[in-house]
Amino acid sequence: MTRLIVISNRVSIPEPGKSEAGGLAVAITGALNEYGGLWFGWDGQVSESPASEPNTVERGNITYATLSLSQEDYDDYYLGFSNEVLWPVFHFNLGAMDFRLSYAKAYRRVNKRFAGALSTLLEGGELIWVHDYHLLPLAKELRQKGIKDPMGFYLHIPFPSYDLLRALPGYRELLDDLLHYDLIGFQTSNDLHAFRQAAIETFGAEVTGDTIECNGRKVRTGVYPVGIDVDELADEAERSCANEQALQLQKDLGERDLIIGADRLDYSKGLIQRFNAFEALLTDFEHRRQKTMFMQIASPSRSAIPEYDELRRQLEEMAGHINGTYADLDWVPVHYLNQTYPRDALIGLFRSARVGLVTPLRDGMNLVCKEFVAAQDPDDPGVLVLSELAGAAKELSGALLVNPYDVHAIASAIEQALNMSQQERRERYQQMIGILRRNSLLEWRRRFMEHLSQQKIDGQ
Ligand code: GDG
Repeated sequence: MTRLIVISNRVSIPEPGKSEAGGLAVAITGALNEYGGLWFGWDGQVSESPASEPNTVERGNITYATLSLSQEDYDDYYLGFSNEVLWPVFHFNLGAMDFRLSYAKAYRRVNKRFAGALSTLLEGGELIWVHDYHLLPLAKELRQKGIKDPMGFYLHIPFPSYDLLRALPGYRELLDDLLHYDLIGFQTSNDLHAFRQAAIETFGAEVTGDTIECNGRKVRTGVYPVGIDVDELADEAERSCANEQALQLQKDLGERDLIIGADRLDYSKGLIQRFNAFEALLTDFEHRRQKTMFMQIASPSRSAIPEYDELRRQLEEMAGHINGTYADLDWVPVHYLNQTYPRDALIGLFRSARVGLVTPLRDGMNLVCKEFVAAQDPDDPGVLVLSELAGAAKELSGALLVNPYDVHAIASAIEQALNMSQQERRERYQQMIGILRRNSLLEWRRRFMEHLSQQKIDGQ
C-alpha cells in the first residue's frame, strides 16, 4: 500500500502506554496506521543550534520525524507570521494583525527548511497530506525540490473573504502557494467559496465543478468537516458519571444548573463577550442568581503573544468583578479555571452541565461543541448554545444558535435552554448526534484520503 506522509506544525511522539492528547492526533495516527508512513513536523522545542537532520523515532509502522526551531524562527515563523499575522486575518481580526517583513521572511525560510529536511526522507510514490496555516507554502517548496507525489492540504481554520485577504501583505504569493497542492480541503462550504472567489479575483482562475484551473495548474477542492469519535466520547462520558470528581461536583452543585465553557485561551473564542453574556443573564433574568454556576475552563495557549496575555488578565478581572458583584456566602457564580484539564475530567464536566456555552467570534469548525453533545445523557441531555460564526453551526441546527457579539441574545438563549422541556432537549440532541455520527472523524479522514488517492490515479 502507498505510504502516507503527514506534515503538521507540531508533532508529538506518543509515549508508550499513554493515550493521545487530542482527537485529531488520534485521527491522523489512525490514517498513518492504516497506510503506514511518516509524520513530520516541529517537535515543539526551541534550540540554540537546531540540527539540520530530523530526529526520527519508530512506533509500529509509523516513523515520527521532527525538527526543532531556533529562537528566531520560533519568534518570527511560529509566533510572528503564523500566529500574529495569518491567525488573526483568517479569524476576521485585522486589528490584531502585526505584519512585519522579518516574519514573512521567516515563514518562507522555515517552510523551505521543512521541505529540504522532508525531501531527504521521501522515497517517491507516496501520498503527502499537509495540515494547517503554518505550512501554506510547503507544496511549492517541495515541488522545487523535485517532489512529484500527490499533495493534499487541509485548512483547519476559516478561509477569509477576498476583501479581508487583500489586507494581508503578500496574499497573492500565499494564494499561489496553495495552488501548488493537488487537493485542498476546507471545513465548510463558506471557506471553499471564499477561497475560490479569491483565486478568481486574483488570478482569473476557472472553476469547473470541484476543480480550479489556475496559473497552469489544476487543483481539486472539497469540504471535509472535521468530526469526533462519538462512541469514544459517549463511553468516556458514561464512565465519568461514576468517578469521584463527578460525584463531588454533583454534590457541590446541588440544585444549581451548570453552564460550561472550555476553550483554548484565544481571542477568537469570544470569551470576553461570553463573560458579559453570563453577567447579562444575572441582570436580565434575576431569578437565575443563586441557581446557576458558570464554569469556564481556558487552557493556556500562545502566552508569549501580548494579546493572549492581556486576554488572560482581562478574564481574571471580569470573573473577579462578576463574583464581587453577585456572589453570596454560599454561591460563587463564575468559576474561571485557567488551566488544562485531563480529558476524562473535561468530558465528565460536559456530562454534568445543563448548558454548553460555545460562542467563538469565528472558528474553522470547533470540536468542543461536538464533544459536549456527544457527552450528553440521551435521555436527559443538556442544551448547546452555539455561535453561528463557528463552522460547526452549519451542521448543528439542533443547537440554540446565537450571534457571539450579542450578549443579551446569548443570555436569552441560556434562559431558553434552562427552561427547555425534556422532550425538546431530546429532539435537539437526536438531530445533532445523528449528524455527528454521519460526519465522524473517521469519515473526515476517509474521504480526504480517498480523494487524495484519486489525485494519484488521475495524475499518472
Ligand atoms: C483548531 C480550529 C477546529 C480544550 N480545553 C481542554 C482540552 N480542550 C480540547 C477540546 C478540543 C480541543 O481542545 C479544541 O479544539 P477546537 O476545535 O475547539 O479548537 P482549536 O484548538 O482552535 O482547533 C478549530 C480544530 O482545529 C480541528 O480542525 O475545529 O476550528 O481552530 O478537543 O476538548 N482538552 C483537555 N483539557 C482542556 O482543558 N484535555
